[in-house]
Amino acid sequence: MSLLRKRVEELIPEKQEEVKAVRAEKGDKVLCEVTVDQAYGGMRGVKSLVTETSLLDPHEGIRFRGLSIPECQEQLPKAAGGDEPLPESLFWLLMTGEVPTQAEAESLTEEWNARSEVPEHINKIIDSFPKTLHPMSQLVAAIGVLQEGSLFAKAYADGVHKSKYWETTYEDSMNLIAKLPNISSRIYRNTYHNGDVIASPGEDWGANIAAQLGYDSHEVKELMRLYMFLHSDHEGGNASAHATHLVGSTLSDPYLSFTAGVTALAGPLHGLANQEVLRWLNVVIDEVGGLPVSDEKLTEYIWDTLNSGRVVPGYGHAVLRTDDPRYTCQQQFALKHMPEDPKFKLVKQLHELVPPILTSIPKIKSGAANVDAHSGVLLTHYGLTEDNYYTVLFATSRALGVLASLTWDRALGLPLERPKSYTTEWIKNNM
Ligand code: CMX
Repeated sequence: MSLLRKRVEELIPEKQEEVKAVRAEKGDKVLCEVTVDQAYGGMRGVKSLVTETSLLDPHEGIRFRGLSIPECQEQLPKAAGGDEPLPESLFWLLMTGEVPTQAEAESLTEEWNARSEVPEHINKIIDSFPKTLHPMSQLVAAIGVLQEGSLFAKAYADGVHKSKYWETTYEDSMNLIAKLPNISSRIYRNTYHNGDVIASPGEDWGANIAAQLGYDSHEVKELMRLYMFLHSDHEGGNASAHATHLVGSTLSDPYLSFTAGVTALAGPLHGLANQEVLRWLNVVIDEVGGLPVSDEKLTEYIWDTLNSGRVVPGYGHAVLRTDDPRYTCQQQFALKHMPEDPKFKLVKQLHELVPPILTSIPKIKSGAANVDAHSGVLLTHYGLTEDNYYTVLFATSRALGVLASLTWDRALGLPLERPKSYTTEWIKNNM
């Protein structure tokens, strides 16, 4: 049995007891009241989910199992010669709540490489997708096809006992995560490089993704490790995590549950915003006649966007009320590796100009930069300019968080999710 599975298996009974005790002691405590406005308003601030892997503070940002982004950067094992945490380390942390040793992190690298092969008939199906199909649709379809190998679906059909659901959920999650670099890079190479697919070099997960996209440099491997670490998890209420959890709660298998998360991520108010940001920057550059651009012209363009009833992508958040530390962390990477990049300078300039404009509009709760304001410019710097591919990278990373959570959902026996809804008629007559 692999090191991680052994550790998870040891932790499950402890955690089950802990949850039982918490529910016995605090089960009737009130987390929050829900107003009619919240029911109409996308459930902002409704405290009604339990997610073990991470917690988001509106001012401080995300903590993965209690560790902030800088703490993770300091404590999590890294690749030889690298400064960024290995995504493998982060996954271990998300699954166990413990910082892995270097050997434990590397055991995951080995295991994911061993599980990474995609059956040839599935590769052929992916190769048959038209290049005009959005890469996110290709990803959803590819994972849907991979589902034929679901061990959870097979175990359920064979009548497995519910106490063992987590085991095949874990195995499916590991297999899916292991295969994602092959799948995601195949979609990229098919769509933009005439199907010239690059075989995995068998390095760590982030380095494999970089290499299979076509980038062999140390810097891009570091960027991919950072990118995969940063986008992995953002507690349970965001649309991709919530969708995966909701669909998973029906005992849909991990492949199908994750496709729900991927389709949620494909919306422009969520993960597709990284594509939208790059497009928006490119339109700005075109319309103002190139870089550098004056603050006055940029301010005018921001107002034009707002006045035409569109959002400024990369800014605002449903929970965060200050700059997203995932933005800040990407900014630090840019300052270290590409401080003179003109688009990076534009991102910095926007970071000065957009927040005061957005916060001058009373209805907007936060004008701060979110994770998507930065990522596209980092990718573009290294030549990955195909913006409609960016959200596939976000989704590849998001698998780490939502599948770790799904495994714990099953280990803790969380039930079918089914909140109550009302009609406007009912509210008028009864409130
Ligand atoms: N530009 C223009 N208007 C914005 C805005 C922005 N960046 N952010 C919020 N608003 C508007 C909302 O559209 C909403 O308007 P209406 O009442 O007319 O519908 C109003 O301000 C209130 O919104 P809010 O309570 O401040 O924010 P929400 O929780 O409703 O929305 C988010 C959060 C992220 C969808 C929103 O800030 C947004 O659309 N931002 C731009 C898109 C984006 O960057 N999304 C990525 C988020 C990170 C991620 O999930 O990847």
